[in-house]
Amino acid sequence: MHTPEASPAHIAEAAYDRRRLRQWLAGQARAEGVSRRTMLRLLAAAGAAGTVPTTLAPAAAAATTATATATATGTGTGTGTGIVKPLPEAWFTVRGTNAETRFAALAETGHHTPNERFFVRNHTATPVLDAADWTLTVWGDGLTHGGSVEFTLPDLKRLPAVTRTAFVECAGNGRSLFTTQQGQTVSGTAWTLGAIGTARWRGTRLADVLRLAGLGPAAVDVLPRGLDADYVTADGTDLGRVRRPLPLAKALDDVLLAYEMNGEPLPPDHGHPVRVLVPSWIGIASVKWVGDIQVSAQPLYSPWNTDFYRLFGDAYPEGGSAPLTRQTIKSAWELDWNAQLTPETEHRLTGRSWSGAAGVVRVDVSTDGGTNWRPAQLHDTPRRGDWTRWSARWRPPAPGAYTLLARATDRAGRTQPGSTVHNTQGYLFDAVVRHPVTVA
Ligand SMILES: Nc1nc2c(c(=O)[nH]1)N[C@H]1C(S)=C(S)[C@@H](COP(=O)(O)O)O[C@H]1N2
Ligand SMILES: [Mo]
Repeated sequence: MHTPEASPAHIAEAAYDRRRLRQWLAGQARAEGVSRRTMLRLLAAAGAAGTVPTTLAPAAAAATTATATATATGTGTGTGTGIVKPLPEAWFTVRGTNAETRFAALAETGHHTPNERFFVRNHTATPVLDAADWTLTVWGDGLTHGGSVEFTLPDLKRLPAVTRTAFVECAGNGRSLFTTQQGQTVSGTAWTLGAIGTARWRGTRLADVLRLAGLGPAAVDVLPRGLDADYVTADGTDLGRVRRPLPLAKALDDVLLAYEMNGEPLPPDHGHPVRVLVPSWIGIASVKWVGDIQVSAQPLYSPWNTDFYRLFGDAYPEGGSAPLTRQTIKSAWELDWNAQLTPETEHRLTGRSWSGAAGVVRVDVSTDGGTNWRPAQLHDTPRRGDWTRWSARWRPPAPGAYTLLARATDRAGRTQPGSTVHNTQGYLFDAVVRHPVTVA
Protein backbone atom coordinates (compact mmCIF):
# COMPACT_ATOMS: atom_id res chain seq x y z
CA MET A 1 0.00 0.00 0.00
CA HIS A 2 1.37 3.39 -0.86
CA THR A 3 -0.51 4.92 2.05
CA PRO A 4 1.05 3.42 5.14
CA GLU A 5 -1.30 2.55 7.95
CA ALA A 6 -0.32 1.79 11.47
CA SER A 7 -3.30 -0.27 12.58
CA PRO A 8 -2.54 -3.74 13.98
CA ALA A 9 -4.77 -5.36 11.37
CA HIS A 10 -2.84 -3.74 8.56
CA ILE A 11 0.51 -4.76 10.00
CA ALA A 12 -0.77 -8.31 10.28
CA GLU A 13 -1.86 -8.22 6.65
CA ALA A 14 1.50 -6.90 5.46
CA ALA A 15 3.52 -9.35 7.52
CA TYR A 16 1.33 -12.14 6.33
CA ASP A 17 1.97 -11.30 2.72
CA ARG A 18 5.72 -11.04 3.15
CA ARG A 19 5.78 -14.46 4.77
CA ARG A 20 3.63 -15.85 2.02
CA LEU A 21 5.90 -14.41 -0.66
CA ARG A 22 8.97 -15.90 1.06
CA GLN A 23 7.34 -19.31 1.31
CA TRP A 24 6.37 -19.17 -2.29
CA LEU A 25 9.80 -18.07 -3.49
CA ALA A 26 11.23 -20.96 -1.47
CA GLY A 27 9.01 -23.32 -3.42
CA GLN A 28 6.76 -24.10 -0.49
CA ALA A 29 3.64 -22.49 -1.83
CA ARG A 30 1.37 -23.60 -4.60
CA ALA A 31 0.12 -21.37 -7.35
CA GLU A 32 -2.67 -23.45 -8.83
CA GLY A 33 -0.70 -25.35 -11.39
CA VAL A 34 1.30 -22.35 -12.54
CA SER A 35 4.97 -23.26 -12.37
CA ARG A 36 7.25 -21.34 -10.07
CA ARG A 37 9.44 -20.32 -12.99
CA THR A 38 6.46 -18.89 -14.84
CA MET A 39 5.34 -17.05 -11.74
CA LEU A 40 8.80 -15.61 -11.14
CA ARG A 41 8.82 -14.33 -14.67
CA LEU A 42 5.32 -12.98 -14.23
CA LEU A 43 6.33 -11.05 -11.16
CA ALA A 44 9.30 -9.58 -13.02
CA ALA A 45 7.41 -8.81 -16.21
CA ALA A 46 4.26 -7.42 -14.71
CA GLY A 47 5.96 -4.23 -13.66
CA ALA A 48 7.16 -3.40 -17.13
CA ALA A 49 4.05 -3.74 -19.21
CA GLY A 50 1.22 -4.78 -16.97
CA THR A 51 0.59 -7.49 -19.54
CA VAL A 52 0.29 -11.20 -18.97
CA PRO A 53 2.78 -13.59 -20.59
CA THR A 54 1.11 -15.97 -23.01
CA THR A 55 2.65 -19.01 -21.32
CA LEU A 56 0.65 -18.65 -18.13
CA ALA A 57 -1.01 -22.00 -17.54
CA PRO A 58 -4.76 -22.23 -17.13
CA ALA A 59 -6.21 -22.85 -13.71
CA ALA A 60 -5.35 -26.23 -12.28
CA ALA A 61 -7.56 -29.28 -12.39
CA ALA A 62 -8.33 -28.85 -8.70
CA ALA A 63 -11.63 -27.66 -10.10
CA THR A 64 -12.77 -31.26 -10.30
CA THR A 65 -14.20 -30.97 -6.82
CA ALA A 66 -15.99 -27.77 -7.66
CA THR A 67 -19.53 -27.68 -8.89
CA ALA A 68 -19.41 -25.86 -12.17
CA THR A 69 -22.99 -26.68 -12.97
CA ALA A 70 -23.59 -23.20 -14.25
CA THR A 71 -23.04 -21.97 -17.74
CA ALA A 72 -22.33 -18.41 -18.61
CA THR A 73 -25.52 -17.59 -20.39
CA GLY A 74 -25.55 -13.91 -19.62
CA THR A 75 -26.78 -12.44 -22.83
CA GLY A 76 -27.17 -8.93 -21.57
CA THR A 77 -29.86 -6.54 -22.51
CA GLY A 78 -28.98 -6.39 -26.16
CA THR A 79 -26.24 -3.88 -25.48
CA GLY A 80 -23.53 -6.52 -25.76
CA THR A 81 -22.29 -5.84 -22.27
CA GLY A 82 -23.09 -9.25 -20.80
CA ILE A 83 -24.92 -7.41 -18.03
CA VAL A 84 -28.50 -8.52 -17.37
CA LYS A 85 -30.15 -5.46 -15.80
CA PRO A 86 -31.19 -2.40 -17.80
CA LEU A 87 -28.51 0.29 -17.98
CA PRO A 88 -30.35 3.57 -18.56
CA GLU A 89 -28.07 6.39 -19.66
CA ALA A 90 -29.29 8.59 -16.84
CA TRP A 91 -27.77 6.15 -14.34
CA PHE A 92 -24.86 4.43 -16.06
CA THR A 93 -21.90 4.90 -18.34
CA VAL A 94 -21.18 1.59 -20.09
CA ARG A 95 -17.49 0.69 -20.28
CA GLY A 96 -17.08 -2.58 -22.17
CA THR A 97 -18.41 -5.40 -19.97
CA ASN A 98 -18.80 -2.95 -17.08
CA ALA A 99 -21.28 -0.26 -16.09
CA GLU A 100 -20.24 2.78 -14.07
CA THR A 101 -22.80 4.51 -11.88
CA ARG A 102 -23.16 8.21 -12.62
CA PHE A 103 -22.58 10.03 -9.36
CA ALA A 104 -25.25 12.56 -10.26
CA ALA A 105 -27.72 9.65 -10.22
CA LEU A 106 -26.93 9.06 -6.54
CA ALA A 107 -28.17 12.51 -5.54
CA GLU A 108 -31.72 11.16 -5.54
CA THR A 109 -30.83 8.08 -3.50
CA GLY A 110 -30.45 7.53 0.22
CA HIS A 111 -27.53 6.06 2.07
CA HIS A 112 -27.81 2.74 0.25
CA THR A 113 -27.42 2.45 -3.51
CA PRO A 114 -30.53 0.92 -5.07
CA ASN A 115 -29.68 -2.40 -6.74
CA GLU A 116 -30.89 -0.99 -10.06
CA ARG A 117 -28.24 1.77 -9.90
CA PHE A 118 -25.34 -0.24 -8.47
CA PHE A 119 -22.23 -0.34 -10.70
CA VAL A 120 -21.28 -3.64 -12.34
CA ARG A 121 -17.76 -4.88 -12.90
CA ASN A 122 -17.65 -8.15 -14.87
CA HIS A 123 -14.53 -9.80 -16.21
CA THR A 124 -16.73 -11.76 -18.63
CA ALA A 125 -20.53 -11.85 -18.52
CA THR A 126 -23.17 -12.28 -15.85
CA PRO A 127 -24.05 -16.00 -15.58
CA VAL A 128 -27.72 -16.57 -14.86
CA LEU A 129 -27.69 -19.18 -12.10
CA ASP A 130 -30.57 -21.05 -10.53
CA ALA A 131 -30.41 -20.85 -6.74
CA ALA A 132 -32.06 -24.29 -6.50
CA ASP A 133 -29.16 -25.93 -8.33
CA TRP A 134 -26.43 -23.97 -6.61
CA THR A 135 -23.98 -25.52 -4.21
CA LEU A 136 -20.86 -24.23 -2.54
CA THR A 137 -17.98 -26.69 -2.24
CA VAL A 138 -15.45 -26.05 0.49
CA TRP A 139 -12.36 -28.17 0.02
CA GLY A 140 -8.61 -28.41 0.46
CA ASP A 141 -5.79 -29.54 2.70
CA GLY A 142 -6.53 -26.79 5.18
CA LEU A 143 -9.57 -28.78 6.34
CA THR A 144 -8.92 -31.34 9.07
CA HIS A 145 -10.19 -34.21 6.90
CA GLY A 146 -8.69 -32.90 3.67
CA GLY A 147 -11.88 -33.68 1.78
CA SER A 148 -14.70 -31.49 0.54
CA VAL A 149 -18.00 -30.34 2.01
CA GLU A 150 -21.01 -29.06 0.08
CA PHE A 151 -23.48 -26.40 1.17
CA THR A 152 -26.78 -25.57 -0.49
CA LEU A 153 -28.45 -22.19 -0.17
CA PRO A 154 -30.90 -23.52 2.47
CA ASP A 155 -27.86 -24.85 4.37
CA LEU A 156 -26.40 -21.34 4.48
CA LYS A 157 -29.71 -19.79 5.46
CA ARG A 158 -30.03 -22.15 8.42
CA LEU A 159 -26.89 -20.60 9.90
CA PRO A 160 -27.06 -17.33 11.85
CA ALA A 161 -27.64 -14.40 9.48
CA VAL A 162 -25.62 -11.23 9.66
CA THR A 163 -26.63 -7.90 8.12
CA ARG A 164 -24.17 -5.12 7.42
CA THR A 165 -23.82 -2.06 5.29
CA ALA A 166 -20.68 -1.97 3.20
CA PHE A 167 -19.44 -0.47 -0.02
CA VAL A 168 -18.01 -2.48 -2.86
CA GLU A 169 -15.52 -0.39 -4.80
CA CYS A 170 -13.29 -1.41 -7.68
CA ALA A 171 -9.56 -0.98 -7.04
CA GLY A 172 -9.44 0.99 -10.29
CA ASN A 173 -12.18 3.44 -9.34
CA GLY A 174 -11.02 6.93 -10.30
CA ARG A 175 -8.39 5.50 -12.67
CA SER A 176 -9.10 7.98 -15.50
CA LEU A 177 -8.07 10.82 -13.16
CA PHE A 178 -4.46 9.63 -13.36
CA THR A 179 -4.68 10.71 -17.00
CA THR A 180 -7.06 13.67 -16.97
CA GLN A 181 -5.74 15.25 -13.78
CA GLN A 182 -2.13 14.05 -13.59
CA GLY A 183 -1.28 13.54 -17.28
CA GLN A 184 -0.17 9.93 -16.70
CA THR A 185 -0.66 6.75 -18.69
CA VAL A 186 -2.38 3.81 -17.01
CA SER A 187 -4.02 0.61 -18.25
CA GLY A 188 -7.50 -0.71 -17.46
CA THR A 189 -11.12 0.39 -17.47
CA ALA A 190 -11.27 4.20 -17.59
CA TRP A 191 -13.57 4.68 -14.60
CA THR A 192 -14.29 8.14 -13.29
CA LEU A 193 -15.53 7.90 -9.68
CA GLY A 194 -18.63 5.73 -10.03
CA ALA A 195 -17.16 2.24 -9.63
CA ILE A 196 -18.58 2.13 -6.12
CA GLY A 197 -21.90 1.37 -4.49
CA THR A 198 -23.04 0.82 -0.92
CA ALA A 199 -25.60 -1.82 -0.01
CA ARG A 200 -27.06 -3.57 3.00
CA TRP A 201 -25.79 -7.11 2.67
CA ARG A 202 -27.26 -10.09 4.45
CA GLY A 203 -25.67 -13.48 4.61
CA THR A 204 -23.72 -16.05 6.56
CA ARG A 205 -20.36 -15.45 8.17
CA LEU A 206 -17.65 -17.11 6.11
CA ALA A 207 -16.06 -18.02 9.45
CA ASP A 208 -19.12 -20.11 10.40
CA VAL A 209 -19.05 -21.97 7.09
CA LEU A 210 -15.32 -22.63 7.30
CA ARG A 211 -15.62 -23.98 10.84
CA LEU A 212 -18.53 -26.23 9.85
CA ALA A 213 -16.49 -27.48 6.91
CA GLY A 214 -13.74 -28.59 9.30
CA LEU A 215 -11.23 -25.76 9.27
CA GLY A 216 -7.90 -27.10 10.51
CA PRO A 217 -5.09 -25.39 12.40
CA ALA A 218 -2.76 -25.47 9.38
CA ALA A 219 -4.99 -23.36 7.10
CA VAL A 220 -3.48 -20.06 5.97
CA ASP A 221 -5.39 -19.04 2.83
CA VAL A 222 -8.86 -19.40 1.38
CA LEU A 223 -9.49 -19.04 -2.34
CA PRO A 224 -13.08 -18.32 -3.39
CA ARG A 225 -13.77 -18.84 -7.09
CA GLY A 226 -16.60 -17.58 -9.26
CA LEU A 227 -18.85 -19.65 -11.50
CA ASP A 228 -18.64 -17.16 -14.35
CA ALA A 229 -16.73 -18.16 -17.47
CA ASP A 230 -12.93 -18.33 -17.67
CA TYR A 231 -11.35 -14.92 -18.06
CA VAL A 232 -9.41 -14.76 -21.31
CA THR A 233 -7.09 -11.78 -21.74
CA ALA A 234 -6.95 -9.66 -24.88
CA ASP A 235 -3.99 -11.70 -26.16
CA GLY A 236 -5.92 -14.95 -25.77
CA THR A 237 -4.48 -16.21 -22.48
CA ASP A 238 -6.99 -18.18 -20.42
CA LEU A 239 -6.50 -17.23 -16.78
CA GLY A 240 -9.25 -19.54 -15.57
CA ARG A 241 -12.15 -18.47 -13.44
CA VAL A 242 -12.02 -15.33 -11.33
CA ARG A 243 -10.44 -16.17 -7.98
CA ARG A 244 -8.33 -14.37 -5.44
CA PRO A 245 -6.79 -15.70 -2.24
CA LEU A 246 -7.81 -14.18 1.07
CA PRO A 247 -5.63 -14.56 4.14
CA LEU A 248 -7.39 -16.63 6.78
CA ALA A 249 -7.17 -13.76 9.29
CA LYS A 250 -9.45 -11.62 7.12
CA ALA A 251 -11.66 -14.55 6.13
CA LEU A 252 -12.43 -15.22 9.80
CA ASP A 253 -12.87 -11.56 10.67
CA ASP A 254 -15.78 -9.86 8.90
CA VAL A 255 -16.29 -11.60 5.57
CA LEU A 256 -19.82 -12.63 4.56
CA LEU A 257 -21.27 -15.09 2.11
CA ALA A 258 -24.03 -12.69 1.08
CA TYR A 259 -27.32 -13.85 -0.40
CA GLU A 260 -29.30 -10.61 0.00
CA MET A 261 -28.62 -7.08 -1.22
CA ASN A 262 -30.81 -4.28 0.12
CA GLY A 263 -33.45 -6.75 1.27
CA GLU A 264 -33.73 -8.63 -2.04
CA PRO A 265 -32.13 -11.85 -3.22
CA LEU A 266 -28.83 -10.94 -4.86
CA PRO A 267 -29.55 -9.77 -8.42
CA PRO A 268 -27.87 -11.78 -11.21
CA ASP A 269 -25.32 -9.06 -11.97
CA HIS A 270 -24.17 -8.84 -8.35
CA GLY A 271 -23.52 -12.52 -7.74
CA HIS A 272 -26.79 -14.41 -7.54
CA PRO A 273 -27.28 -16.56 -5.58
CA VAL A 274 -24.25 -15.99 -3.32
CA ARG A 275 -21.22 -13.72 -3.36
CA VAL A 276 -18.31 -13.17 -1.05
CA LEU A 277 -18.43 -9.74 0.62
CA VAL A 278 -15.12 -8.51 1.97
CA PRO A 279 -15.75 -5.21 3.78
CA SER A 280 -13.25 -2.38 3.21
CA TRP A 281 -11.17 -4.34 0.72
CA ILE A 282 -10.87 -3.73 -3.02
CA GLY A 283 -13.82 -5.04 -5.05
CA ILE A 284 -12.02 -8.02 -6.59
CA ALA A 285 -11.93 -9.68 -3.16
CA SER A 286 -15.73 -9.83 -3.17
CA VAL A 287 -16.02 -12.76 -5.58
CA LYS A 288 -19.48 -13.01 -7.18
CA TRP A 289 -21.29 -16.24 -8.06
CA VAL A 290 -19.00 -18.11 -5.69
CA GLY A 291 -19.01 -21.86 -6.43
CA ASP A 292 -16.14 -23.21 -4.40
CA ILE A 293 -13.70 -22.13 -1.75
CA GLN A 294 -10.35 -23.80 -1.44
CA VAL A 295 -8.92 -23.84 2.07
CA SER A 296 -5.18 -24.27 1.92
CA ALA A 297 -2.42 -25.06 4.37
CA GLN A 298 -0.06 -23.27 2.02
CA PRO A 299 -0.18 -19.78 0.55
CA LEU A 300 -2.05 -19.57 -2.71
CA TYR A 301 -1.61 -17.36 -5.73
CA SER A 302 -3.76 -16.40 -8.65
CA PRO A 303 -3.19 -13.79 -11.37
CA TRP A 304 -5.54 -11.57 -9.35
CA ASN A 305 -2.99 -11.17 -6.58
CA THR A 306 0.23 -11.47 -8.59
CA ASP A 307 0.10 -9.49 -11.81
CA PHE A 308 -3.16 -7.68 -11.11
CA TYR A 309 -4.06 -5.72 -7.99
CA ARG A 310 -0.56 -4.86 -6.92
CA LEU A 311 1.08 -1.50 -7.49
CA PHE A 312 3.71 -1.51 -10.23
CA GLY A 313 5.71 1.44 -11.46
CA ASP A 314 8.73 3.61 -10.78
CA ALA A 315 7.81 4.16 -7.16
CA TYR A 316 7.38 0.44 -6.42
CA PRO A 317 9.62 -2.62 -6.13
CA GLU A 318 10.22 -4.60 -9.30
CA GLY A 319 7.83 -7.37 -8.30
CA GLY A 320 5.23 -4.81 -7.38
CA SER A 321 3.82 -3.89 -4.00
CA ALA A 322 2.19 -6.43 -1.71
CA PRO A 323 -1.22 -7.52 -3.03
CA LEU A 324 -3.72 -4.74 -2.44
CA THR A 325 -6.10 -5.22 0.45
CA ARG A 326 -7.95 -2.20 1.81
CA GLN A 327 -9.49 0.52 -0.24
CA THR A 328 -8.09 4.01 -0.11
CA ILE A 329 -9.90 7.31 0.61
CA LYS A 330 -12.01 9.25 -1.91
CA SER A 331 -14.71 11.88 -2.34
CA ALA A 332 -17.17 12.58 -5.13
CA TRP A 333 -19.70 15.30 -5.86
CA GLU A 334 -23.15 14.14 -6.91
CA LEU A 335 -22.89 16.23 -10.04
CA ASP A 336 -22.12 15.48 -13.65
CA TRP A 337 -18.79 16.57 -15.01
CA ASN A 338 -19.30 20.14 -16.29
CA ALA A 339 -22.71 20.31 -14.61
CA GLN A 340 -24.46 23.60 -15.20
CA LEU A 341 -25.51 25.75 -12.24
CA THR A 342 -27.41 29.03 -12.17
CA PRO A 343 -25.58 32.13 -10.89
CA GLU A 344 -26.60 34.12 -7.84
CA THR A 345 -28.77 31.30 -6.52
CA GLU A 346 -27.98 29.32 -3.40
CA HIS A 347 -27.34 25.69 -4.33
CA ARG A 348 -27.21 22.78 -1.94
CA LEU A 349 -24.41 20.68 -3.39
CA THR A 350 -24.08 17.10 -2.20
CA GLY A 351 -21.51 14.36 -2.28
CA ARG A 352 -20.09 11.30 -0.57
CA SER A 353 -16.71 10.37 0.89
CA TRP A 354 -15.37 7.00 2.00
CA SER A 355 -12.25 5.23 3.18
CA GLY A 356 -11.24 1.61 3.63
CA ALA A 357 -9.37 2.36 6.85
CA ALA A 358 -11.97 4.11 8.99
CA GLY A 359 -15.13 6.17 8.81
CA VAL A 360 -14.89 9.60 7.19
CA VAL A 361 -15.18 12.18 9.98
CA ARG A 362 -14.47 15.38 8.08
CA VAL A 363 -14.90 16.72 4.57
CA ASP A 364 -13.59 20.10 3.43
CA VAL A 365 -14.81 21.68 0.23
CA SER A 366 -13.62 24.44 -2.04
CA THR A 367 -15.66 26.14 -4.75
CA ASP A 368 -12.84 28.34 -6.05
CA GLY A 369 -10.32 25.81 -7.29
CA GLY A 370 -8.70 25.15 -3.91
CA THR A 371 -7.93 28.65 -2.64
CA ASN A 372 -10.55 28.77 0.10
CA TRP A 373 -11.82 25.77 2.05
CA ARG A 374 -14.69 25.24 4.44
CA PRO A 375 -16.09 22.19 6.18
CA ALA A 376 -19.04 20.42 4.57
CA GLN A 377 -21.95 19.29 6.69
CA LEU A 378 -21.93 15.54 7.33
CA HIS A 379 -25.15 13.52 7.18
CA ASP A 380 -24.12 10.03 8.30
CA THR A 381 -22.47 8.46 11.30
CA PRO A 382 -18.93 7.65 10.14
CA ARG A 383 -18.33 3.92 9.87
CA ARG A 384 -15.51 1.87 8.43
CA GLY A 385 -16.32 0.21 5.15
CA ASP A 386 -19.15 2.67 4.61
CA TRP A 387 -19.49 6.11 3.08
CA THR A 388 -20.49 9.43 4.61
CA ARG A 389 -22.90 11.74 2.79
CA TRP A 390 -22.27 15.49 2.97
CA SER A 391 -23.55 18.77 1.64
CA ALA A 392 -22.36 22.32 1.19
CA ARG A 393 -24.22 25.49 0.27
CA TRP A 394 -22.85 27.59 -2.53
CA ARG A 395 -24.03 30.76 -4.19
CA PRO A 396 -21.99 31.15 -7.40
CA PRO A 397 -21.11 34.84 -7.58
CA ALA A 398 -21.05 35.19 -11.36
CA PRO A 399 -21.24 33.17 -14.58
CA GLY A 400 -18.08 31.34 -15.56
CA ALA A 401 -16.10 28.14 -15.16
CA TYR A 402 -15.47 26.90 -11.60
CA THR A 403 -13.65 23.97 -10.06
CA LEU A 404 -15.16 22.19 -7.06
CA LEU A 405 -12.95 20.21 -4.69
CA ALA A 406 -13.76 17.93 -1.77
CA ARG A 407 -11.19 16.51 0.61
CA ALA A 408 -12.05 13.80 3.11
CA THR A 409 -10.34 12.88 6.36
CA ASP A 410 -11.01 9.59 8.10
CA ARG A 411 -10.91 8.64 11.76
CA ALA A 412 -7.54 6.96 11.22
CA GLY A 413 -6.15 10.39 10.28
CA ARG A 414 -5.84 9.82 6.58
CA THR A 415 -6.57 12.83 4.35
CA GLN A 416 -6.79 12.90 0.58
CA PRO A 417 -3.51 14.15 -0.91
CA GLY A 418 -3.08 16.64 -3.74
CA SER A 419 -1.83 13.94 -6.09
CA THR A 420 -1.54 10.15 -6.17
CA VAL A 421 1.76 8.38 -6.78
CA HIS A 422 1.54 6.81 -10.25
CA ASN A 423 1.13 3.06 -10.71
CA THR A 424 0.90 1.47 -14.15
CA GLN A 425 -2.51 -0.13 -13.65
CA GLY A 426 -4.06 2.97 -12.14
CA TYR A 427 -5.22 1.52 -8.82
CA LEU A 428 -6.19 3.36 -5.63
CA PHE A 429 -6.48 6.91 -6.93
CA ASP A 430 -6.96 8.96 -3.78
CA ALA A 431 -6.07 12.53 -4.74
CA VAL A 432 -8.52 15.39 -4.31
CA VAL A 433 -10.48 15.53 -7.57
CA ARG A 434 -10.89 18.80 -9.44
CA HIS A 435 -14.51 18.75 -10.57
CA PRO A 436 -15.38 21.31 -13.27
CA VAL A 437 -18.78 23.03 -13.31
CA THR A 438 -20.18 25.81 -15.44
CA VAL A 439 -22.19 28.65 -13.99
CA ALA A 440 -24.47 30.11 -16.63
N1 LIG B 1 -16.88 -14.07 -10.15
C1 LIG B 1 -16.54 -12.78 -10.28
N2 LIG B 1 -16.46 -12.04 -9.18
C2 LIG B 1 -16.13 -10.74 -9.26
C3 LIG B 1 -15.81 -10.14 -10.51
C4 LIG B 1 -15.93 -10.95 -11.68
O1 LIG B 1 -15.72 -10.51 -12.81
N3 LIG B 1 -16.29 -12.26 -11.51
N4 LIG B 1 -15.40 -8.83 -10.54
C5 LIG B 1 -14.81 -8.31 -9.30
C6 LIG B 1 -14.54 -6.90 -9.32
S1 LIG B 1 -13.11 -6.44 -10.13
C7 LIG B 1 -15.32 -5.99 -8.64
S2 LIG B 1 -14.88 -4.37 -8.56
C8 LIG B 1 -16.57 -6.41 -7.98
C9 LIG B 1 -17.75 -5.62 -8.53
O2 LIG B 1 -18.95 -5.99 -7.90
P1 LIG B 1 -20.36 -5.56 -8.53
O3 LIG B 1 -20.35 -5.93 -9.99
O4 LIG B 1 -21.39 -6.26 -7.74
O5 LIG B 1 -20.47 -4.07 -8.39
O6 LIG B 1 -16.83 -7.80 -8.14
C10 LIG B 1 -15.70 -8.62 -8.09
N5 LIG B 1 -16.11 -10.00 -8.11
MO1 LIG C 1 -12.67 -4.27 -9.59
